[in-house]
Amino acid sequence: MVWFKKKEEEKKEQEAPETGFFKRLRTGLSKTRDSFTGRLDRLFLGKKEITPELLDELEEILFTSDIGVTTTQELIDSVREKVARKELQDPEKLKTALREHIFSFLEVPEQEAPSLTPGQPLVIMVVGVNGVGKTTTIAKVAHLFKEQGKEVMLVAADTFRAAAVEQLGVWGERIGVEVIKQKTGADPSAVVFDAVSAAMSRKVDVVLIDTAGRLHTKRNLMDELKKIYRVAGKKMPGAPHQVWLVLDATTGQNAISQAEIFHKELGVTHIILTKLDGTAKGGIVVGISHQLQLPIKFIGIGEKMDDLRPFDGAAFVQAIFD
Ligand SMILES: Nc1nc2c(ncn2[C@@H]2O[C@H](COP(=O)(O)OP(=O)(O)OP(=O)(O)O)[C@@H](O)[C@H]2O)c(=O)[nH]1
Ligand SMILES: [Mg+2]
Repeated sequence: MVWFKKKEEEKKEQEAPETGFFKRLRTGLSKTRDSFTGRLDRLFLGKKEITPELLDELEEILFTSDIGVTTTQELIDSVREKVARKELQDPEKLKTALREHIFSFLEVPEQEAPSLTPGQPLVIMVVGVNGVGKTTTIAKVAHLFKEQGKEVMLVAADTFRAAAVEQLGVWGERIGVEVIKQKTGADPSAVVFDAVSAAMSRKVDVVLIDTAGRLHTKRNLMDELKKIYRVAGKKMPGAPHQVWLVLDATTGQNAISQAEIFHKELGVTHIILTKLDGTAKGGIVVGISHQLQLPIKFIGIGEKMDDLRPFDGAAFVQAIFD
């Protein structure tokens, strides 16, 4: 018996990190769950049939849930069609159908990865408007890669905002990864050019480029980001291999319009959604995936180094609905 108990305890310990994370995801998304699933549950409570009034109210809940107009319209159309065809007959089934449909919106395939020359670094450029969490995300990702045994290099290409270079430097020291930097005001493309050369000769595995979120004008910002992109490719054909766009979940619909602009200008490959902890606007995840057809790579659920997780659509739906 003692032996059996010990095995059980061991098993629990092994499972603990996973359950711990799911619990944190659920807690982080509690406001989203309350505002979305909570309203759905109240709507469906005690109802035995799907009436036109119920569908109208459902429509209103979805339209005010930050999922986004286009995605909501598609959801509603599909629900109404299924009800008309008598495929959905009671509110409980309707909830399951919604859940399945929302999950399908979250399944966006990764684009084909450009081929990497063996022994050369993967260069990732991280972009987004000011304050969304680019620098913090880079630190979190660097920490994650380092834990996986990868050699990481950070590049301080936000030379515009005072203290941005130091901020990345502090993170680099904390995590124990090298930061390539010059003074505030230096040409960010020159910093990137030097960094990519250094990374190639030092056999670094991953290069993460931190960029500015604000310049004198939006046009300046896009032009500068494009220049950084070109210069990285000049030093190393194919680089940057990925462009990660960081979006702040608390900005709701605004995040979608930002994504459209960045995608048009730079060709974004992955989305990182930060600040999902404590926002009621988590529904934006669904709209972003579906409308932009870009995979969400990571989600940020706090300010600390390990408050970042690879995005998992199934876990997200579970955290919102169950
Ligand atoms: N709650 C929460 N806060 C976050 C998260 N990610 C980043 N932050 C906070 O958001 C603030 C801005 O983060 P930064 O990483 O400096 O943002 P940035 O995009 O680099 O900003 P600029 O360099 O000014 O363009 C900081 O206070 C971070 O701690 C997250 O997932 N959750
Ligand atoms: Mg920054």
